[in-house]
Parts: sequence; C-alpha cells; structure tokens
Amino acid sequence: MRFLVLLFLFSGLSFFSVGQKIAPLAPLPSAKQIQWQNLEYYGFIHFNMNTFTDVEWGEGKESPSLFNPSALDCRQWARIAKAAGMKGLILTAKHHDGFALYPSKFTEHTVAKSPWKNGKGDVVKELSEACKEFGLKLGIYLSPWDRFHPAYGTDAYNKIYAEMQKELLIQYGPIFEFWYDGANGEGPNGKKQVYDWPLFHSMVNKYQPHAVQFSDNGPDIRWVGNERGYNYETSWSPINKDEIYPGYPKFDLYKYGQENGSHWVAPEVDVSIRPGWYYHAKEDNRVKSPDSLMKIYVASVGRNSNLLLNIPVDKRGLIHPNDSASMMGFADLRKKSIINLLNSKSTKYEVSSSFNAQYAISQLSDLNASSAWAPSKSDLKPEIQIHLAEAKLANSLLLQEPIAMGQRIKSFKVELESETGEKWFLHGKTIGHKRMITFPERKVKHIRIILEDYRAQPLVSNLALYRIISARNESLFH
Ligand code: FUL
Repeated sequence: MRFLVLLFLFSGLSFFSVGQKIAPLAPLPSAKQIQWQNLEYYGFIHFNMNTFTDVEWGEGKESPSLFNPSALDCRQWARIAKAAGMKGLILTAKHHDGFALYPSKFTEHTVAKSPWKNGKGDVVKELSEACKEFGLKLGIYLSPWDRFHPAYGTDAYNKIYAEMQKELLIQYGPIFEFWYDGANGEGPNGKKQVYDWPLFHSMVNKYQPHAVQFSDNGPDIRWVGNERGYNYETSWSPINKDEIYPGYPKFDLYKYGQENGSHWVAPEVDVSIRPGWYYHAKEDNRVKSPDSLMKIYVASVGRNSNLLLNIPVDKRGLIHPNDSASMMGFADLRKKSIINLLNSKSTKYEVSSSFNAQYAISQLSDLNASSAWAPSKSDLKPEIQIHLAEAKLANSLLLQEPIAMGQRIKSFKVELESETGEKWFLHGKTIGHKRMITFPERKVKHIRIILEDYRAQPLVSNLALYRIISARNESLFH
C-alpha cells in the first residue's frame, strides 16, 4: 500500500480517483456538431442573379434572361477549393431576389427560364457532382427572404419554402450544412413573412439528419455576430438559443455565446474574400491577401469557431485568378505556420497534479483532441509547464478542450520564458475547440499555463506552439 501511495505521489496521479471518470458538463455538442467543428475551414459560393446585375441584393424583378454564364465550371470551383484545403462548399441556391439555381417546381423564377444551357441547366447538380469528384462536402444556402415569390408574406410561402428545401435535400446527395440567412425584408406584395422555423428545421432533420443547420440561433450552429472575419476572445459555444431568433435585433448581446447557455450552438465566422459577397469587376484588386486570410484564420478557427470563406464566382461562372491565387497563398502560409514546435520527444511536460491515469500528462502531447489531461479535484491551482530542449521563435500558443465533455475553462494565464529567464505574461478567457493566443514573436524556452477559473473540473486536450508567418516570412504578430 505504502508503495502504491508513493507510486501515485511520484507520478502526480491522484490515488483516490483510480478508474473514476469525469462527468461531462451540459450542454454538450451532438455527434454531428463535433464532426462539423472538426471541418474547421470550408467555402461559401455567392453566385446567382446578382452576379449578372452587379448588385449585392436583387429586387426579384430581374429577368431570368440575364442569367447566362459563358463558361460555368463547377469542377474549377471544387478543384481550387480542394487545393486550398477547404473541406466543403456552400452554394447560394436562392438569394433574397428569389432566383433558384436549380429547376424548382415551386417557383417560376429559376434557371429553367434562363438562356443558360437552353433552360436545361442545374448549378446545384453540377456542384454536387464536382464536390463528389473532389472529395468535398456540399452545403446549401436557401434564403428564406424572397422578393420574387408571389406567395411571400402568406402562410402558403412557408410550405413552398419547405418544399424547396425538400427538393434540395433529396436530389443532390449528402448535405453537410443548411444555411438560413437572417435577413428578412418585405416581399413583392409589401408583406413580411412570419417564418415557420419548426417546419423548416424538421425538413432537414427528416431528409438530411446528419446536416447541421445554421442561423442566428442555430439550431446546430450560429452566426458569430459580424461579417468581418473574426470571433471574439471570449467565445462560449453554449447559448440561450430559445431567447433569440434569426434576424434578432439585439444579437450583439449574444455574440460571445453564454457561459451558462442552455444549448450547444457553436459559432461560425462567415466572411468574403472581397468586400462584397457577389462578384463585382471593380473589386478585382480588393481581394484579401494571404496574410489577412491567415489573421482571419487565427481569429476564427483559433477562437472556437469554424471559418466559412466566401468566394464570389464571376460572370463567366469561374473563380477569378486573383481569388484563387490568394486562397493558394493562404494554404501555403498555413502549411508553413501550423507546425507544432512542441512536437519533439525532448519537450518535457510537468503538471501540478493529474486526476488519474486516464487523464494523465501524456494526453497533452498525444495529438488526440478527444483525450485530455485533468488535474485532481483538490488541486486549486492547476498548472502545466512545458520545457523545450532548445528555445524556439514563436508567436502563438494553441490550447484545446475536449468539447465532447462540454466547455469548461473560463480563464487562464500563460507565462512565457526565454533562455535567459526573461518572462512575458498573457491572459486568456475561454478556450473551447481551439484557442490560439498570439504574442509578439519571441524565443520561447519554457511555458507555464495556469488554469485560473473553470465551470467544472478543467480538461485540456492539446497544446501546440507555432510561429505564424506572413507571405514575406516575417512574424504575422508583432
Ligand atoms: C447576409 C446577406 O444579406 C448577404 O447578402 C450574404 O448572403 C450574407 C452571407 O448574409 O445576411
């Protein structure tokens, strides 16, 4: 016995918790929400009537004869998205003007009325085939707001929208995400629609139960609260979902999520690679640079959210070379930057305590995001120390929580130390799926992470140290 006690003391494990499991903390993500979170980065394609009229919001009065891409090639979109490291593409099957990119039976305003392919074309079908060929997932954006449909503003429209959902959900193979836009204005008869959200949600749950549904309040994933490409430093996946609705005017109060929120509805950052969502030739030289995309990545994926990057497809029906060059430059920066500098056998870890063998120190460096280290219950100042064999130039530290156990950590402190004992201090709030905390580039030899506050026994699944660089091979965070 004495030997066992000594053994546990020596290994830092808590003797009294052998074999015990730590209870998950509600609300928890569902299996499909966890799968979605692991996608991290995928694309939005805004391509529709507005591409041809050069506006952001059409009025619904546009003639279908205007829709006529000269060289539409969804394989080009998918090839570029795949090479850029995206995991899927979400297409604007219908935007606010009501024009449908597929021949719907529930509206008159579709590609079937256009000169493109003599009215025999179907962009959703072409993209679904291209995504399948390139191993990408397909998502659907279907604007509830419809400025064309004569039934808009009446009860009948809810059924029409649900029928259009059904068409999209059953005809094109697996759908990974269904995107409800929060914009809701007046229809052609001046009326606003009262949406039947339970009906819309039930359609997806019935025909594509593995798809996540996006809106300001989920039900599965939610808007981050801005369209500029960043999440906030405090980001809770839980939210009081039932207090809000798509287009909720005081959404600002909910943008950080809620520490004690009732449901798990993680945020998604949607942002366009250009100033507009749709293609405008005048924006050809305003494509975001690889460096600014890298900053967006750190402020989205690195702040507990997924990144949905919009690429406006041009009038030909192709991704413009400026956009694809920037996407590739961004992919290259990720490849050169997301290299874990702790990933060496000679990196040494120390912890203030460990709950038991299942939550041991080795879980911090096993690169598995679902296993985790946990301190013992009596440890009131849980702490991790990392000692590198050699000091490394770095500017970002990644921390991860195993989200299947709920989001727990409320605040943490980081102490970075150079070879000569110089110290720098950082402070972070939430962690969640991934939290990248950045700092001016330094040569780091020792790292100390102190978990200060948590909703329940804290868990840390992974740690990584990065040097995130710009296109000129300089630190991206000065
Ligand atoms: C907004 C829309 O109004 C924009 O046109 C765009 O589709 C964006 C993704 O969502 O709410």
